[in-house]
Amino acid sequence: MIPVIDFSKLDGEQRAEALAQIANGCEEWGFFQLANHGIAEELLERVKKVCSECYRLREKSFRESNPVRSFNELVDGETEGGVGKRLSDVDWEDVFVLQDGMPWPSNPPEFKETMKEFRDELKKLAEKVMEVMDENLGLENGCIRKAFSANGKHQPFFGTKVSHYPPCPRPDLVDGLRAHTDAGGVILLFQDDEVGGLQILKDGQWIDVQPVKNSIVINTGDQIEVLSNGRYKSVWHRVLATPDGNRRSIASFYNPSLKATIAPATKLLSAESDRVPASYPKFVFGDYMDVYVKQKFLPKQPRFEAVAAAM
Ligand SMILES: O=C(O)CCC(=O)C(=O)O
Ligand SMILES: [Fe+2]
Repeated sequence: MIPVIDFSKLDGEQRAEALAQIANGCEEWGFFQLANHGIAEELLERVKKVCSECYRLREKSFRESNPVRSFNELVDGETEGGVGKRLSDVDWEDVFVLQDGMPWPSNPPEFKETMKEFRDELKKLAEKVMEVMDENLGLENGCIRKAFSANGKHQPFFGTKVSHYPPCPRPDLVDGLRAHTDAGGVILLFQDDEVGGLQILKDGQWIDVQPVKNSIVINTGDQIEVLSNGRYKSVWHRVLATPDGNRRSIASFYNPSLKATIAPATKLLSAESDRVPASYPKFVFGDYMDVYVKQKFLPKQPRFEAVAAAM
C-alpha cells in the first residue's frame, strides 16, 4: 500500500515522525498520500461536483474523439477475424488543462471560481511539501522553489489537468494513460474516491494507488530527481482502463519555469570533505520539455542525455 501520511502532524509534537514518513515516501516510493492536508472538505466536494458536471457537458466530444475512433476500428477489425493488438499510441481519457492566462470552461457557472480557489490551495500545499523536501534533503529552506523560479526571476509553472477515464468495454486493448514518469517537479493528484486504476511500478511490480477519500496524492517528477541528485527518483506510473466506473482525477503540476536552469543542488555534491559526483547534467527546463513531449512514454535516461548534449 502507498503510504498515507497525516500532514497535520507536521505542525505538532509529532513533527519529526511526519518528516521521517515523508522522507521515506520520497526515497522509497516516489508516491505518497496526504491526509489532513488542510484543504477544506467543503471545497473538495465542490471541486468534484464542478469537474464531473464539466465532463458531462463534454461527454459527446469524447465519444467522437481519436482514441474512441481507433478503439472502435480495432474492435471492428477483430470481429472480422483480425488479431487484437493493444493500442500503443492513444490513452482512454478525456482531458483539459487549466493554466493562468488561458481560457477556462465557463460551464457550469461555478467552475472557474471553484477551481481557482482549489488551485490556490494546492499551490500553497505544494510549496509546503517542497519545504519539507528541502529540510529532509538538508538544503536551505526555499531552495527547490528558488531553483524552480530561476532565483525569483520567473514564475514557476503551475498547471492543472482535469481528467476523466470513462468506462472502457475492452480494457485489455488500451490503457487509461500509458506508463510514464512525470517531467516536472511536484505533482498533486486529487483522485476519484472510489474508482481506482492508478498504479506505480515498484521493485518490478505494479502497485495500486488505493483511493483514499479526500486525500491528496503527491509524487515527484524528473526535476526533483535531478535536484536531489537521484535521492528522490521519479517513478513510473500508469492508469488502467476499467470496464465500469468513470474515474475522475485532477492532477496539478508545480514545475520549474521553462527558463529555469536545473542541476543537482550544489550542497548535495559536497559531503564534508568528499566531493560527490553529479549523477545528472545541468540544463534549461524548457529544453527538457522539448525532449519530453516527444519521449514522454519512454525511459527518462535518454532524455537527460539529450539535454546534456545540448548544453
Ligand atoms: O490521472 C491520474 O491519476 C494520473 C495522471 C498522470 O499521471 C499525469 O497526468 O501525469
Ligand atoms: Fe503522471
